[in-house]
This record gives sequence, C-alpha cells and structure tokens, in this order.
Amino acid sequence: MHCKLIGVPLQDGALRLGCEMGPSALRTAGMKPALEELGHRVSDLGNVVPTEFEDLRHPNPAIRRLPEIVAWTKLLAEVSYRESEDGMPIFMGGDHAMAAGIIPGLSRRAAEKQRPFFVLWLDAHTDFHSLETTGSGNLHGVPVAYFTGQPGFDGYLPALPHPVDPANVCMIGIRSVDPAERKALKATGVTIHDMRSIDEHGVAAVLRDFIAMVEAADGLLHVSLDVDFLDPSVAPAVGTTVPGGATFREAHLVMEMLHDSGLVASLDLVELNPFLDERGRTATLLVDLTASLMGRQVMDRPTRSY
Ligand code: 4U7
Ligand code: MN
Ligand code: MN
Ligand code: MN
Repeated sequence: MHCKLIGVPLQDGALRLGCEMGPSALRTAGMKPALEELGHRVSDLGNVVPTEFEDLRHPNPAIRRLPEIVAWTKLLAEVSYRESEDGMPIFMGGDHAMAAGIIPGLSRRAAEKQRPFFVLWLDAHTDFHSLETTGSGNLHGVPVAYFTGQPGFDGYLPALPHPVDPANVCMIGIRSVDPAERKALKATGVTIHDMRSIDEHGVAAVLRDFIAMVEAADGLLHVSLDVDFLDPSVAPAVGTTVPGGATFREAHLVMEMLHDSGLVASLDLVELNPFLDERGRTATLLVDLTASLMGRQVMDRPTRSY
C-alpha cells in the first residue's frame, strides 16, 4: 500500500489551543517508520494550510472562527479529493472540524469511482450540531451534520455535491450527545453504538455488522478516529475528555478487524492536543493504532473477512 501522510494543523474548531501541534507530534512519535516497517511505501506530503479567508458572520453569536473553518473546509475538500485518486491518504490532525472538508472530498471521489461511500466515526461525541444549534460555537462539533447534508449550513459552508448517506455512517464509542443533536439524529438513519452498546455486546459484534454491510455493498470506507473515543486514562491528550471510553485493547481490536476487512480506503486521526499529553503517550498510541489498522499483529494469523 502507498500511504500518504497529510498534516492538517487546524485548531480553530476547538476551544483549547494546541491541536495545531498534532501533525508534528504524530511525526515525532514515528508514524512514517511504523508504517514502513510493515512493508508499506510511505510519502509524507507535509502540512496543508489555507491562505484565503472571507469575512463571514453568522446570526448565532456563539459561533467561533467561521471564516477560518470555511477556508479549511474548502481547502481540505480539494486535498482529499486529489489525494484519494490512488493510495491511502492518512490525515494527521488537527481538530475534528477537518472532517467537514475531508469527507466531502472523499465522497466526491467515491462517486466518481462509482463506489458507495461509508464512514466509521469513532468518537465520544456525535458532532451533529448545525450552525444554528451549536451552543459552544466550537465547530469541531458540527462536521457529521454538515457532510450528511442536514439543514443549517446554507450560505456558509460550501454546497455539497455528494452528501454522505446517513445510513452509511456508523458511530462507535458515543457517550456525550447534546439535546439538539439527539433530536436531529432521530430522523436520520445514522447507526449509533453508544458505550452501553459496547458494554452489552462487545465492540467486535457491533463492528462486525457494519463491516458486513460495507463489504456487501462493495463500498469504500473512511475511518475517522477522534482521540476522545479512547478512555482518558489511556489517551489524555485531548481537550474534550469524557470518562468511560474505549479501552486500549478495544481500540486495537477495532483497528485489527478493520485491517482484516481490507475495506479501509482512508483515515483521519483528529483532536490530538500534544500540549495536554504525558510524554507523548497519546501520540504514540495513535501511531500504534494506525499500525494495527495497516497490518501490525501480535502473532501471524491469516487475514480473515468479516
Ligand atoms: B469533538 C459539544 F457541547 N457537543 O458542541 C459541543 F459537548 O470533535 C462537544 O467530538 C463537541 O471533540 C466535541 O461543543 C467535538 C459539547
Ligand atoms: Mn469529534
Ligand atoms: Mn469527540
Ligand atoms: Mn474533542
């Protein structure tokens, strides 16, 4: 596999500063050699940064940094479209607002390849606010509503030529949903496995169902990994910690099963705030999880399909 590392030093979507150091921390933690060790060809394409900003204001006074987020969204939609023509783009964030650009670009590419497009959203949060409902105004809390084509973005974020079908979005790890998000999610077909569902059924069971669905559709799968999917005890370097997250092994198992499925076409690693890390342990865990996704295993075992 040709892995393309793309740094996205975006922090305007989160309240706390520091996510702009995410790409550097992932490089320092050895992303490139970890993937090369598995036999992959790895190109580090460096960081992308927008340069043009419009003067935009929204009636919701809570909204923070709309001109910046719009500029990043436009830029990333182009970058992800371009880099997904071949190889496996790995976006090193950066806060989760980057998904508002990356995922529409990937979805446009999938439509061109005439393949159904699926998203696995690994997060404590559903990120399903619109510009109208966000109370914090932090735009890392809106990308899923945007890329699935929900109302409340018109005239601000770019129009979506290929919105993602909500029925093709599966969320795992959820444990913090605001009332407006819960209301907006009700009518959509988004599959939500909250932490209770992981406790009751196990992460393997819920993931297996989704993998089977992507496989049956011959789909292209994007994986979006928010650091706060993980329990803060194993991944402290994030501004929005929520207790009761995925364990070290649950997260690795997800990645190992995804590897064996052979369905993952692209990945983003988001919300890493190295300023909050403990001697690089969260950055190192993200590199190790990416290695599991790309084929690292404890024992040689045959690749299985789910
Ligand atoms: B992340 C929140 F209120 N819902 O809107 C909000 F709980 O990318 C959190 O998942 C958003 O980390 C978290 O600010 C965004 C809050
Ligand atoms: Mn998120
Ligand atoms: Mn989150
Ligand atoms: Mn967060």
